[in-house]
Amino acid sequence: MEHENKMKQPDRAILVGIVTQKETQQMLDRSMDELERLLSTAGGVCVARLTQNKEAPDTRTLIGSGKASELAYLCACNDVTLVVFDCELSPSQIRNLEDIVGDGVRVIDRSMLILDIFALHAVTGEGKLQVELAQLKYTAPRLMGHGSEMSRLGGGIGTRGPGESKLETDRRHLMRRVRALESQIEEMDKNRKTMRTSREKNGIMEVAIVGYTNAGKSTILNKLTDAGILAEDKLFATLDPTTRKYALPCGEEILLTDTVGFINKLPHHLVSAFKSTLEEACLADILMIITDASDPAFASHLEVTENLLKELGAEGKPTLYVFNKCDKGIAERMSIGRESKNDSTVYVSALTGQGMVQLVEKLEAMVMSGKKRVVYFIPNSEAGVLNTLYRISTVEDVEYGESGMTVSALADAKARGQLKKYAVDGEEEEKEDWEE
Ligand SMILES: Nc1nc2c(ncn2[C@@H]2O[C@H](COP(=O)(O)OP(=O)(O)OP(=O)(O)O)[C@@H](O)[C@H]2O)c(=O)[nH]1
Ligand SMILES: [Mg+2]
Repeated sequence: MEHENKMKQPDRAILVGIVTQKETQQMLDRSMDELERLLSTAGGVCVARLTQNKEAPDTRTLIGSGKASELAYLCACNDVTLVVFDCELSPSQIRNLEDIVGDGVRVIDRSMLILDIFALHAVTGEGKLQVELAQLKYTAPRLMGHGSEMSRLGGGIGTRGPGESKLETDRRHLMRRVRALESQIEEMDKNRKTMRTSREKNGIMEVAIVGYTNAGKSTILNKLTDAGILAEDKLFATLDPTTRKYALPCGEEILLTDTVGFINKLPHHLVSAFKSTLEEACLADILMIITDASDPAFASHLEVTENLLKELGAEGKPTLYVFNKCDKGIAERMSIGRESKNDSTVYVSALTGQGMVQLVEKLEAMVMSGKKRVVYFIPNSEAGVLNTLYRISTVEDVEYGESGMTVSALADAKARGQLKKYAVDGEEEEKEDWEE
């Protein structure tokens, strides 16, 4: 009974961070602010922060032993139930720290906290499986070998598993479960690929909305398409990609996909677990990178986003840089030479609608610049090709002649490649142009 009551109380937490050679105090402060937001998204409250300048982290406890005693004292005086480290902890560091802070206080790291939020927010079957797999690979080894192991299950932040199945920390079951999850996810991956192939045949342009968590990605998609996606002032409100059809003012239809947000120090296991979901971004024709321009840390958010895109192999696509939340003020204008042939920048507020017309205009320009007007001649003996043309390009005009049809169509690079042999003229030169 007492245990149940305890579960309903929000976790009272102390956040711990260290300034290392690689980080400045300001970088740590921002990271700790973000950690506090992650904590409140997970339902905890911060009662204190503890930081230390430590060039060489202690192998046993990360922070020095004096600091660790201070931490234990703070925990005891403030009814603390949780300690969250901003950087990664090894399983043995967690064990040693838990011994020092004493009974009833759990020690977790940033990645475990993020995974906990993911566990709470995963909606679809695939999302849940991906989170569980990441938890088995990252969190479970960190909870193993604790005397109080079982009591940690379902006991607050850092211990929650997705869906029905509680996080399993028994070694024997662990490997079996990991294998089962991997094969289930692989199966879902196959289905996704099949769906993709049929989508590709449509020749419809795909735009992925990506960016740092809480930048306003879902709000922008909702604004454009009435998608009705949950948009909240929480980190990682969206975990499952949502795709909506959207008609540009010129009538051309495109697909817009909302994706999971990025964050600094995203656990590697999470990146690989969500790879198939994140692949949506890699497979898109155009990227829309959303950044919260009112956030003082927005430049680093953009950097994190671009680095992750690079890691996923999605760099170098035509990109529309959308600086959002301008109603709250712009921390700093960015022109960083991003206005190139393929890229574009726009300042908007998805909340007030300011700049949204320009956003659509720029998006349309990017979509249409990928398409070119081509004249095709289709001999009567191959009349079926006209159907293909209708499917993969925008047919503007068809003239019926004696030996065949002359068709004028707007086609993207993919379609142009596919139908090259029917192109009347100019297509070769144009193609070279495009490849330059
Ligand atoms: N003031 C202001 N708030 C905004 C604007 N756009 C979005 N927001 C708010 O910012 C919060 C986050 O918006 P979301 O659309 O959920 O952000 P997201 O990028 O989808 O976030 P995740 O799914 O968590 O990665 C919500 O509370 C929105 O109402 C804007 O232009 N101005
Ligand atoms: Mg979202």
